[in-house]
Amino acid sequence: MKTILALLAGATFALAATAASAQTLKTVKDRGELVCGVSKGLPGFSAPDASGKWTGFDVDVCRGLAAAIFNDPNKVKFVPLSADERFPALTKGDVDMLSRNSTWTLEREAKLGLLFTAINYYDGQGFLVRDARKVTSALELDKSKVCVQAGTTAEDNTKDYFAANGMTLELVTLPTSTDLVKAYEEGKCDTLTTDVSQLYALRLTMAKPGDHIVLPDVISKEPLGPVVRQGDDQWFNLVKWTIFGMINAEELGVSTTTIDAALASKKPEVIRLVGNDGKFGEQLGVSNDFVVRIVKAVGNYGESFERNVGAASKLGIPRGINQLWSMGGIQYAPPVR
Ligand SMILES: N[C@@H](CCC(=O)N[C@@H](CS)C(=O)NCC(=O)O)C(=O)O
Repeated sequence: MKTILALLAGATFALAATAASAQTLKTVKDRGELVCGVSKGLPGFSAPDASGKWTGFDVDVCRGLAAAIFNDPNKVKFVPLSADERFPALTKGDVDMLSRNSTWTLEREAKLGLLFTAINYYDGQGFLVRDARKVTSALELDKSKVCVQAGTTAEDNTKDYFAANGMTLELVTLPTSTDLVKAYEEGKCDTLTTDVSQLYALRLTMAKPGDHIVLPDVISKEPLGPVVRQGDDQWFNLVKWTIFGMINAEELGVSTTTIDAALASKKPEVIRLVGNDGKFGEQLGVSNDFVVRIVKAVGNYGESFERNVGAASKLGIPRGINQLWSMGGIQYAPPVR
Protein backbone atom coordinates (compact mmCIF):
# COMPACT_ATOMS: atom_id res chain seq x y z
CA MET A 1 0.00 0.00 0.00
CA LYS A 2 2.80 2.34 1.00
CA THR A 3 4.50 1.65 -2.30
CA ILE A 4 1.30 2.42 -4.24
CA LEU A 5 0.83 5.67 -2.31
CA ALA A 6 4.43 6.62 -2.93
CA LEU A 7 4.01 5.83 -6.63
CA LEU A 8 0.80 7.88 -6.79
CA ALA A 9 2.47 10.79 -4.99
CA GLY A 10 5.37 10.55 -7.41
CA ALA A 11 3.04 10.54 -10.40
CA THR A 12 1.09 13.55 -9.08
CA PHE A 13 4.35 15.40 -8.47
CA ALA A 14 5.57 14.56 -11.96
CA LEU A 15 2.29 15.83 -13.49
CA ALA A 16 2.41 19.00 -11.40
CA ALA A 17 6.03 19.57 -12.36
CA THR A 18 5.21 19.14 -16.05
CA ALA A 19 2.21 21.45 -15.84
CA ALA A 20 4.22 24.06 -13.95
CA SER A 21 7.20 23.94 -16.25
CA ALA A 22 4.98 24.00 -19.33
CA GLN A 23 4.18 27.64 -18.67
CA THR A 24 7.42 29.37 -19.51
CA LEU A 25 6.03 31.64 -22.25
CA LYS A 26 3.11 32.67 -20.04
CA THR A 27 5.45 33.25 -17.10
CA VAL A 28 7.73 35.40 -19.26
CA LYS A 29 4.78 37.40 -20.66
CA ASP A 30 3.29 37.94 -17.17
CA ARG A 31 6.67 38.95 -15.78
CA GLY A 32 7.21 41.39 -18.63
CA GLU A 33 10.77 40.29 -19.31
CA LEU A 34 12.82 37.31 -20.37
CA VAL A 35 15.47 35.99 -17.98
CA CYS A 36 18.41 34.77 -20.00
CA GLY A 37 21.48 32.93 -18.68
CA VAL A 38 24.71 34.05 -20.39
CA SER A 39 28.44 33.73 -19.77
CA LYS A 40 30.09 36.09 -17.34
CA GLY A 41 31.90 38.06 -19.99
CA LEU A 42 33.13 36.69 -23.30
CA PRO A 43 33.72 39.56 -25.74
CA GLY A 44 31.76 39.03 -28.96
CA PHE A 45 29.46 36.42 -27.37
CA SER A 46 28.11 37.99 -24.20
CA ALA A 47 29.66 40.87 -22.32
CA PRO A 48 28.46 44.17 -20.90
CA ASP A 49 29.82 47.18 -22.83
CA ALA A 50 31.20 50.36 -21.20
CA SER A 51 27.66 51.55 -20.41
CA GLY A 52 26.69 48.18 -18.91
CA LYS A 53 24.56 47.11 -21.91
CA TRP A 54 24.92 43.40 -22.73
CA THR A 55 25.97 42.73 -26.31
CA GLY A 56 27.17 39.78 -28.37
CA PHE A 57 26.21 36.84 -30.54
CA ASP A 58 24.68 34.87 -27.62
CA VAL A 59 23.04 38.01 -26.25
CA ASP A 60 21.38 38.62 -29.66
CA VAL A 61 19.45 35.35 -29.29
CA CYS A 62 17.97 36.58 -25.99
CA ARG A 63 17.24 40.02 -27.44
CA GLY A 64 15.76 38.50 -30.61
CA LEU A 65 13.47 36.30 -28.53
CA ALA A 66 12.43 39.28 -26.37
CA ALA A 67 11.63 41.17 -29.57
CA ALA A 68 9.53 38.23 -30.79
CA ILE A 69 7.57 38.18 -27.52
CA PHE A 70 7.40 41.87 -26.53
CA ASN A 71 8.45 43.72 -29.71
CA ASP A 72 11.21 45.12 -27.48
CA PRO A 73 14.76 43.67 -27.44
CA ASN A 74 15.49 45.37 -24.13
CA LYS A 75 12.96 43.37 -22.14
CA VAL A 76 15.64 40.91 -21.02
CA LYS A 77 17.36 40.40 -17.70
CA PHE A 78 20.81 38.90 -18.22
CA VAL A 79 22.07 36.48 -15.59
CA PRO A 80 25.83 35.89 -15.88
CA LEU A 81 26.69 32.26 -15.07
CA SER A 82 29.98 30.36 -14.90
CA ALA A 83 30.25 26.99 -16.63
CA ASP A 84 29.61 25.16 -13.36
CA GLU A 85 26.61 27.29 -12.44
CA ARG A 86 24.74 27.31 -15.77
CA PHE A 87 22.87 23.98 -15.86
CA PRO A 88 21.78 23.96 -12.19
CA ALA A 89 20.52 27.55 -12.66
CA LEU A 90 18.40 26.46 -15.64
CA THR A 91 17.12 23.32 -13.89
CA LYS A 92 16.11 25.29 -10.78
CA GLY A 93 14.21 27.83 -12.90
CA ASP A 94 16.50 30.78 -12.09
CA VAL A 95 16.63 31.49 -15.84
CA ASP A 96 14.14 30.81 -18.65
CA MET A 97 16.87 29.66 -21.01
CA LEU A 98 20.62 29.58 -21.54
CA SER A 99 22.33 31.29 -24.45
CA ARG A 100 25.84 30.61 -23.26
CA ASN A 101 28.29 28.89 -25.61
CA SER A 102 27.08 25.51 -24.38
CA THR A 103 27.92 22.30 -26.20
CA TRP A 104 25.11 19.92 -27.09
CA THR A 105 25.97 16.53 -25.55
CA LEU A 106 23.99 13.39 -24.77
CA GLU A 107 24.42 13.67 -20.98
CA ARG A 108 23.21 17.24 -20.81
CA GLU A 109 19.93 16.09 -22.32
CA ALA A 110 19.46 12.52 -21.03
CA LYS A 111 20.98 13.00 -17.54
CA LEU A 112 20.38 16.68 -16.77
CA GLY A 113 16.87 16.81 -18.30
CA LEU A 114 17.64 19.68 -20.65
CA LEU A 115 17.05 20.22 -24.38
CA PHE A 116 19.31 21.91 -26.91
CA THR A 117 17.07 23.85 -29.25
CA ALA A 118 19.31 24.33 -32.31
CA ILE A 119 22.97 24.69 -33.23
CA ASN A 120 23.74 28.34 -33.89
CA TYR A 121 27.54 27.97 -33.81
CA TYR A 122 29.51 24.94 -34.96
CA ASP A 123 32.69 25.05 -32.91
CA GLY A 124 35.55 22.77 -31.87
CA GLN A 125 38.17 22.77 -29.12
CA GLY A 126 41.59 24.32 -29.69
CA PHE A 127 44.69 25.56 -27.87
CA LEU A 128 46.16 29.01 -27.25
CA VAL A 129 49.92 29.37 -26.75
CA ARG A 130 52.46 32.17 -26.55
CA ASP A 131 53.71 32.96 -30.03
CA ALA A 132 57.26 33.23 -28.66
CA ARG A 133 57.26 29.48 -27.96
CA LYS A 134 57.12 28.80 -31.70
CA VAL A 135 54.82 25.81 -31.24
CA THR A 136 53.02 24.98 -34.49
CA SER A 137 50.84 21.99 -33.53
CA ALA A 138 49.03 20.71 -30.46
CA LEU A 139 50.99 17.47 -30.93
CA GLU A 140 54.04 19.35 -29.61
CA LEU A 141 52.33 19.97 -26.25
CA ASP A 142 53.54 16.76 -24.52
CA LYS A 143 54.17 17.27 -20.76
CA SER A 144 52.37 20.65 -20.77
CA LYS A 145 50.52 22.32 -17.97
CA VAL A 146 47.08 22.95 -19.49
CA CYS A 147 44.66 25.58 -18.12
CA VAL A 148 40.98 24.66 -18.48
CA GLN A 149 37.69 25.89 -17.01
CA ALA A 150 35.77 23.63 -14.60
CA GLY A 151 32.41 22.24 -15.74
CA THR A 152 33.20 22.35 -19.45
CA THR A 153 33.48 19.69 -22.13
CA ALA A 154 37.10 20.83 -22.51
CA GLU A 155 38.12 19.07 -19.26
CA ASP A 156 37.49 15.55 -20.61
CA ASN A 157 38.32 16.27 -24.26
CA THR A 158 41.79 17.40 -23.25
CA LYS A 159 42.54 14.25 -21.25
CA ASP A 160 41.24 12.11 -24.16
CA TYR A 161 43.35 13.96 -26.72
CA PHE A 162 46.58 13.71 -24.75
CA ALA A 163 45.98 10.02 -23.97
CA ALA A 164 45.09 9.22 -27.59
CA ASN A 165 48.33 10.79 -28.75
CA GLY A 166 50.54 9.17 -26.10
CA MET A 167 51.21 12.49 -24.38
CA THR A 168 51.02 13.41 -20.68
CA LEU A 169 49.74 16.63 -19.16
CA GLU A 170 49.02 18.42 -15.92
CA LEU A 171 45.49 19.88 -15.94
CA VAL A 172 45.13 23.19 -14.10
CA THR A 173 41.37 23.60 -13.55
CA LEU A 174 39.99 27.09 -12.85
CA PRO A 175 36.44 28.11 -11.80
CA THR A 176 35.91 31.14 -14.09
CA SER A 177 37.26 32.46 -17.37
CA THR A 178 38.84 35.41 -15.53
CA ASP A 179 40.81 32.97 -13.36
CA LEU A 180 41.66 30.97 -16.48
CA VAL A 181 43.17 33.96 -18.28
CA LYS A 182 44.95 35.14 -15.13
CA ALA A 183 46.57 31.75 -14.53
CA TYR A 184 47.70 31.50 -18.16
CA GLU A 185 49.07 35.06 -18.24
CA GLU A 186 50.93 34.48 -14.96
CA GLY A 187 52.63 31.49 -16.57
CA LYS A 188 50.89 28.89 -14.35
CA CYS A 189 50.27 26.87 -17.51
CA ASP A 190 51.86 26.50 -20.94
CA THR A 191 48.62 26.50 -22.89
CA LEU A 192 44.97 27.47 -22.43
CA THR A 193 42.28 25.30 -23.96
CA THR A 194 38.57 25.74 -24.74
CA ASP A 195 36.35 26.08 -27.83
CA VAL A 196 38.20 27.97 -30.59
CA SER A 197 35.64 30.81 -30.63
CA GLN A 198 36.28 31.37 -26.92
CA LEU A 199 40.04 31.39 -27.44
CA TYR A 200 39.55 34.35 -29.79
CA ALA A 201 37.30 36.03 -27.22
CA LEU A 202 39.58 35.42 -24.23
CA ARG A 203 42.68 36.54 -26.13
CA LEU A 204 41.07 39.98 -26.47
CA THR A 205 40.95 40.28 -22.68
CA MET A 206 44.71 39.66 -22.35
CA ALA A 207 47.34 42.37 -21.77
CA LYS A 208 48.95 41.76 -25.19
CA PRO A 209 46.56 39.79 -27.45
CA GLY A 210 49.10 39.82 -30.29
CA ASP A 211 51.52 37.71 -28.20
CA HIS A 212 49.28 34.63 -28.37
CA ILE A 213 48.28 32.35 -31.22
CA VAL A 214 45.48 29.83 -31.70
CA LEU A 215 47.01 26.55 -32.90
CA PRO A 216 45.44 25.08 -36.08
CA ASP A 217 44.41 21.77 -34.42
CA VAL A 218 40.70 21.31 -33.63
CA ILE A 219 40.34 18.29 -31.33
CA SER A 220 36.58 17.94 -30.82
CA LYS A 221 33.07 18.76 -32.05
CA GLU A 222 31.44 21.54 -30.02
CA PRO A 223 27.95 22.21 -31.40
CA LEU A 224 26.79 25.28 -29.47
CA GLY A 225 23.23 26.49 -29.02
CA PRO A 226 20.52 27.76 -26.67
CA VAL A 227 19.24 25.36 -24.00
CA VAL A 228 15.85 24.99 -22.24
CA ARG A 229 14.37 22.65 -19.63
CA GLN A 230 12.53 19.54 -20.78
CA GLY A 231 8.74 19.46 -20.41
CA ASP A 232 7.74 22.66 -22.16
CA ASP A 233 7.37 22.02 -25.89
CA GLN A 234 5.86 25.42 -26.62
CA TRP A 235 8.89 27.21 -25.16
CA PHE A 236 11.31 24.77 -26.79
CA ASN A 237 9.68 25.49 -30.17
CA LEU A 238 9.75 29.25 -29.74
CA VAL A 239 13.46 29.38 -28.81
CA LYS A 240 14.26 26.96 -31.63
CA TRP A 241 12.32 28.96 -34.25
CA THR A 242 13.97 32.19 -33.12
CA ILE A 243 17.27 30.69 -34.34
CA PHE A 244 15.66 29.13 -37.44
CA GLY A 245 13.93 32.45 -38.18
CA MET A 246 17.30 34.26 -38.15
CA ILE A 247 18.92 31.65 -40.40
CA ASN A 248 15.99 31.56 -42.84
CA ALA A 249 16.01 35.37 -42.96
CA GLU A 250 19.64 35.35 -44.07
CA GLU A 251 18.97 32.65 -46.63
CA LEU A 252 16.07 34.66 -48.12
CA GLY A 253 18.04 37.94 -48.12
CA VAL A 254 15.87 39.46 -45.38
CA SER A 255 18.07 41.79 -43.31
CA THR A 256 17.93 45.05 -41.35
CA THR A 257 18.49 46.90 -44.64
CA THR A 258 15.97 44.95 -46.75
CA ILE A 259 13.22 44.42 -44.19
CA ASP A 260 10.86 47.06 -45.65
CA ALA A 261 11.23 45.62 -49.16
CA ALA A 262 10.69 42.12 -47.68
CA LEU A 263 7.38 43.24 -46.19
CA ALA A 264 6.22 44.12 -49.72
CA SER A 265 7.81 41.05 -51.35
CA LYS A 266 5.85 38.85 -53.77
CA LYS A 267 8.03 35.77 -53.13
CA PRO A 268 5.94 33.11 -51.32
CA GLU A 269 8.78 32.10 -48.95
CA VAL A 270 9.41 35.71 -47.95
CA ILE A 271 5.69 36.42 -47.59
CA ARG A 272 5.44 33.50 -45.12
CA LEU A 273 8.64 34.47 -43.26
CA VAL A 274 7.49 38.04 -42.59
CA GLY A 275 4.03 36.88 -41.50
CA ASN A 276 1.98 38.20 -44.42
CA ASP A 277 0.63 34.72 -45.08
CA GLY A 278 -0.21 31.95 -42.60
CA LYS A 279 -0.38 31.97 -38.81
CA PHE A 280 3.13 30.75 -38.06
CA GLY A 281 3.86 33.19 -35.22
CA GLU A 282 0.49 32.52 -33.59
CA GLN A 283 1.21 28.79 -33.71
CA LEU A 284 4.32 29.52 -31.62
CA GLY A 285 2.43 31.76 -29.17
CA VAL A 286 3.72 35.10 -30.50
CA SER A 287 2.70 37.50 -33.26
CA ASN A 288 2.82 36.45 -36.92
CA ASP A 289 5.50 39.05 -37.75
CA PHE A 290 7.89 37.62 -35.13
CA VAL A 291 10.75 37.21 -37.62
CA VAL A 292 10.36 40.85 -38.68
CA ARG A 293 10.64 41.86 -35.03
CA ILE A 294 13.75 39.71 -34.54
CA VAL A 295 15.49 40.99 -37.68
CA LYS A 296 14.70 44.63 -36.83
CA ALA A 297 16.11 44.09 -33.33
CA VAL A 298 19.30 42.11 -33.98
CA GLY A 299 19.53 41.37 -37.70
CA ASN A 300 19.51 38.03 -39.46
CA TYR A 301 21.93 35.20 -38.57
CA GLY A 302 24.73 36.46 -40.83
CA GLU A 303 24.38 40.06 -39.64
CA SER A 304 24.58 38.98 -35.99
CA PHE A 305 27.59 36.75 -36.73
CA GLU A 306 29.52 39.42 -38.64
CA ARG A 307 28.74 42.27 -36.24
CA ASN A 308 29.74 40.38 -33.12
CA VAL A 309 32.39 37.80 -33.98
CA GLY A 310 32.98 37.88 -37.76
CA ALA A 311 36.07 38.56 -39.85
CA ALA A 312 35.68 42.36 -39.69
CA SER A 313 34.85 42.42 -35.94
CA LYS A 314 37.39 42.66 -33.10
CA LEU A 315 37.37 38.86 -32.78
CA GLY A 316 38.02 38.36 -36.50
CA ILE A 317 36.59 34.82 -36.78
CA PRO A 318 36.10 33.63 -40.38
CA ARG A 319 32.55 32.42 -41.07
CA GLY A 320 33.93 28.95 -41.99
CA ILE A 321 31.49 26.06 -41.53
CA ASN A 322 28.99 28.47 -39.97
CA GLN A 323 28.31 29.78 -43.46
CA LEU A 324 24.85 28.87 -44.84
CA TRP A 325 24.52 25.43 -46.45
CA SER A 326 23.70 27.19 -49.75
CA MET A 327 27.06 29.01 -49.55
CA GLY A 328 29.31 26.04 -48.76
CA GLY A 329 28.78 25.88 -44.98
CA ILE A 330 26.56 23.70 -42.78
CA GLN A 331 24.11 26.21 -41.27
CA TYR A 332 20.71 24.90 -42.33
CA ALA A 333 17.26 25.73 -40.96
CA PRO A 334 13.98 23.91 -41.66
CA PRO A 335 11.49 25.98 -43.69
CA VAL A 336 8.74 28.22 -42.33
CA ARG A 337 5.61 26.64 -43.75
N1 LIG B 1 31.32 24.73 -24.92
C1 LIG B 1 31.93 24.22 -23.73
C2 LIG B 1 32.71 25.29 -22.98
C3 LIG B 1 31.84 26.39 -22.49
C4 LIG B 1 32.49 27.34 -21.47
O1 LIG B 1 31.92 27.59 -20.41
N2 LIG B 1 33.66 27.87 -21.79
C5 LIG B 1 34.31 28.73 -20.86
C6 LIG B 1 35.74 28.84 -21.30
S1 LIG B 1 36.25 30.35 -21.87
C7 LIG B 1 33.55 30.06 -20.82
O2 LIG B 1 32.84 30.40 -21.71
N3 LIG B 1 33.67 30.82 -19.77
C8 LIG B 1 33.00 32.09 -19.68
C9 LIG B 1 32.46 32.31 -18.30
O3 LIG B 1 32.64 31.46 -17.41
O4 LIG B 1 31.83 33.35 -18.13
C10 LIG B 1 30.89 23.59 -22.82
O5 LIG B 1 29.69 23.74 -23.10
O6 LIG B 1 31.25 22.99 -21.81
